[in-house]
Amino acid sequence: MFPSVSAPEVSSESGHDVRTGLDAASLSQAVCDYLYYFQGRHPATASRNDFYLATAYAVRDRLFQRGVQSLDALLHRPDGRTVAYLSAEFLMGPQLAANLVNLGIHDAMREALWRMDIRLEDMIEHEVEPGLGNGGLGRLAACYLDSLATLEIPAIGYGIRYEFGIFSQQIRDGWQVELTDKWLHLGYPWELARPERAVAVRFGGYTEPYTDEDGRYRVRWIPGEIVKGVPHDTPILGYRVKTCNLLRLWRAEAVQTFDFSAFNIGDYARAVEEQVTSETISKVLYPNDASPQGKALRLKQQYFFVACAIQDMLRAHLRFGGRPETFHKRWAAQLNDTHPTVAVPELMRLLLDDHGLEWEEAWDVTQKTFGYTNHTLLPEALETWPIDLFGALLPRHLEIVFEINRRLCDGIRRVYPGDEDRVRRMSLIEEQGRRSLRMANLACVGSHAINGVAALHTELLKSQVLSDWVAMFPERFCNVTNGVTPRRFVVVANPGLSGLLDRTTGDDWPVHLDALRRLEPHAEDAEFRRRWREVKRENKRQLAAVIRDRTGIAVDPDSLFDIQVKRIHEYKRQHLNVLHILTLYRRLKQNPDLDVVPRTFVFGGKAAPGYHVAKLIIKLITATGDLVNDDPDVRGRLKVVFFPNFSVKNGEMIYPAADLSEQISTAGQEASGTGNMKFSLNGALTIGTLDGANIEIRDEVGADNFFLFGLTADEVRSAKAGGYHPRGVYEQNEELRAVVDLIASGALAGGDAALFRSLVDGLLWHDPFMVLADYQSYVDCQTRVAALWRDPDAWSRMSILNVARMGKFSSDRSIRDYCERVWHVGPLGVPTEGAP
Ligand code: 6GP
Repeated sequence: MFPSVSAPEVSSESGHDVRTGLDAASLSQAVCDYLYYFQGRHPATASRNDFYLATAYAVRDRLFQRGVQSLDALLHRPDGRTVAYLSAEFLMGPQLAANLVNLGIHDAMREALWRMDIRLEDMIEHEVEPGLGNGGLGRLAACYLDSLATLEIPAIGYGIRYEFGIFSQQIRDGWQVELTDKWLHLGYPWELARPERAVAVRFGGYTEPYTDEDGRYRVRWIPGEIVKGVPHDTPILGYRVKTCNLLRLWRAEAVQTFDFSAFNIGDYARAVEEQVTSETISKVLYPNDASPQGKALRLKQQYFFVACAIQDMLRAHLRFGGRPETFHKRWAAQLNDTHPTVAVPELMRLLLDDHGLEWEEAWDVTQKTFGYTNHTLLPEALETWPIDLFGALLPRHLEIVFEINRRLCDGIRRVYPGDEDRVRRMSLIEEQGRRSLRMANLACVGSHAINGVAALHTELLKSQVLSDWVAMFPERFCNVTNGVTPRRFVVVANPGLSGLLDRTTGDDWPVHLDALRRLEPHAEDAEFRRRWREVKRENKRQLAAVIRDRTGIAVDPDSLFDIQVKRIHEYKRQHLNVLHILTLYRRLKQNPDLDVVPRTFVFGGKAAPGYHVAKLIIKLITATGDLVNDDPDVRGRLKVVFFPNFSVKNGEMIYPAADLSEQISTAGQEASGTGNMKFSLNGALTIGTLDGANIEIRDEVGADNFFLFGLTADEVRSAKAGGYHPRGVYEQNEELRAVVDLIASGALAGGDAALFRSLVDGLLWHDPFMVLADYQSYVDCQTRVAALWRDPDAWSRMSILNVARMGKFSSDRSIRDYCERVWHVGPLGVPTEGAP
């Protein structure tokens, strides 16, 4: 055990401890000290980056101080369970402002910096965020870390410290251009490298059987390659609590970075070759959202971080007196989609080969350890690995997978004698074509709990993709609807609204989001509605200034801000939004005096670099802007903006300024969505389909306070089954026809009729996402939106009720659900009922 005697005390707000004090004087001294003694700078000549780093270090001290004490508290409860959140992506967003808020020292730091003539806002603006994720899945992981710490649940996030995160997006000539992300280039002050805790990860080679001293049959793995994993820790402090957890990201390094024998004979390139190949593993994030590409390097990344994580967990468990067979009593590990699923055979391997457990016992520990969360129904997202590739990289794991599969198939045959078709469907191995390993099936068999991320998604998972698994293991399935952290997405992002909420409902809403219900009566108060609008108007003014700065487009803060920000995907239907814009445009061209509500359409989001249609949709959006923005007939009533490089940081500016949130995916396609929650929490009204969490948001805020349109998931299915003919829809709808023809004509492409041809043909002849089928319903719904906008009091009333009723969508509620339904763990890791 650790001696806890020498741990420094966390000072109180009134504390005078300069090292870690929270008052302005201590903070300003701490920043100065960092400048002088750590960075070797004089305040008079220090750059903005110097000040930013010094500020961050001063904050980090206060985080790690709490981190060390949290660990100490945990070590004194050796029977507690810790959550390990295994995720290939963590989209953390900027750290400074969020940490200041969680520490409760935002104002003190502002004052501290002000004494040195530095503006806190400039420091916050200066920060470069680590974009170590693609979108929803990675950002959800970050919200969950925030909630775990806030709820004082011991947890550690395990992932990869990509040297290059998601590309940064520029728009040139209306097209997306990808630039290399450089989040590390000025130094990343929030993490601590821990080279002394590095672990070895093996790849390739072969296995051989042997007999141990007790005469037992055993297998050993002789690897062909060994790589070192070096942990980098970022402290994750909860909101106004002392619990500080960790995000532990692994960087790959060569075991032996320099080959002197090669160097001595003058082959410099070969001397560093091993280093280069090893480091490639954590070099770059794959920029694909929900569609794997089956590359060997990706499998290497997955095994690399999982192997590091499980070794780290096992080491901690054994060091503090645990035995291998009680691993699950110490750790609850969550698989964030299938990306970390190789953890299942990895834990089996360690328990069997290194610790000598029998199969049944090892399997029991493994199943009790893991839970699996599925994040998408898209068929192309179901990960599979060719068996030859998997076996070449992980020969021992493949053997274990085959044995898991043998036992699984035997089990199926016992329950369903003669049902070979079912065995084929549930097998871990796909035998058709190139034999491959189905990671979702491996995750299902290796976990005691399986969940989807919104009610509809879990239902569809159960009735479609995983129905065989439900039939055999019904008790494993549950739903946990996603949530978002109100600390980052309201307190940090929207100080105007936060202040108003504090004054109106009291200041406990950031941790008890249901308390926002207290707002409801104020929806009837005209003066309150006026103040509500003032807050929104100021946020819109600020966004308008940024839009002007980044795109050169002037937008009117008094227009309706109609916003769709998320990854660009056909199923998310940014092009349906464009069809509506062009519909309004045509109406105005035909009648420039038409009374159209002035709107600013804002789009943002990245397209996977290899996803051509998505990139074409970006071009369609920017081309629509070019057509509409300066047309004198429109007279400023329609503006279309593509906000470049959507990120967490940009999102924090955009959500608070939205009037209307576009959540218009084809029903049955969006597993949950979390942007929908961020918008609504910031007072935007939603126009959306009955998809993902939209359904639950509508249930909470009330059908009257939600703009619903479109086919339901069932209707989409039957329309497709009945033979859907988009061309027929087009022919029968005059306005739709005119708009589609406008795109096809080349009028948006300087006369080049070929540019959008593939997009138009796709819609007319296939339209898998039912864009044309939902067009009329969408346009009609937008007409209702416009009508409501003309009545500002009615609009504000709805906006207030939306915020008041969003309590369910705090990630705190999601985490409580996971604790109860999946992890069986309470605050400080105390096991709850049902714990293994
Ligand atoms: C996303 C889903 O598309 C989104 O609907 C959901 O809100 C989010 O996960 C968080 O649950 N899925 C992914 O980003 C993904 O990569 C494999 O799925």
